[in-house]
Amino acid sequence: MELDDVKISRAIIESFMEDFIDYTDIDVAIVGGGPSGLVAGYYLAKADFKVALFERKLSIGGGMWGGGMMFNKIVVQEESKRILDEFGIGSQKYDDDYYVADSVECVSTLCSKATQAGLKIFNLISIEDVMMKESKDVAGLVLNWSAVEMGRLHVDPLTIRTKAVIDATGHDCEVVKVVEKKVGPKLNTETGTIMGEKPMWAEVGEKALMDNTKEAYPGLYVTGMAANAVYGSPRMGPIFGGMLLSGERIAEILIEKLK
Ligand code: 48H
Ligand code: FE2
Repeated sequence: MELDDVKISRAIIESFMEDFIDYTDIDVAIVGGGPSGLVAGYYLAKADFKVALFERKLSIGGGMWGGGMMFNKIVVQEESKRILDEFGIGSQKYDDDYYVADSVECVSTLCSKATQAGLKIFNLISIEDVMMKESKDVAGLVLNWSAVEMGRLHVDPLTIRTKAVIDATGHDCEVVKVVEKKVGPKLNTETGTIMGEKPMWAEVGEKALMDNTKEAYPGLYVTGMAANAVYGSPRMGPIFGGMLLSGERIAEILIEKLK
């Protein structure tokens, strides 16, 4: 077989364009490919929803690769061990009720199992805005290449339509920030605004996360670290059980809502 350079290019362009067009009108769009976004995407795809995840960076995985302070291990608590098991991620028991897992195995397996379940991942794309119509519900996402953002080039974005958006952007809760800027203090929080992440306190941060995992504004749902940042709860350091459970929880909420 003789290799045709141009045929290789055409195969890539055609296949990508086909996917990209196919995902301009979807059920759920997830912003951010950290642990919570990947787990949410896995369960939604498994339930047969048309779901895409947009990640700004080249690599998927967010803050999970580096474990704690670059010791590439993560800890999960007893309650969330079943999610590691669901994905087939190995872990070692530590002192009865903690489990330690390899962060590289975690990220690569979450990514692999989620895409195999049907989650479509677009990397190198940043969400810069949302679409809203008369109702002011979030009805779509405004995207651009991360390279455009990084190069500060003046290039207009493109838009996709979606029934629901999940902000899984971590500490920065970027999508909620955009919405707050556009609509003012109308978020579903005590103050109507983003309440801001509180200091480290794993015990409270992990517990609060489950309550904070919800619809923060019509059409816009929060999961993972973004949920604690929006609802004013503590950070929790390199314990990742809550991130996994929060991803699962937001998927359950949306499966119920959209079915
Ligand atoms: C496209 C975007 C955009 C955008 C951001 O930070 P993450 O790993 O998020 P979570 O919530 O799944 O996990 C949090 C965890 O990693 C963590 O930081 C913990 C547990 N911290 C505790 C502590 O005390 O510090 O991933 C978010 C992803 C990243 O990959 C970003 O690049 C991406 O979202 N992202 N992608 N468009 N506008 N903003
Ligand atoms: Fe963090």
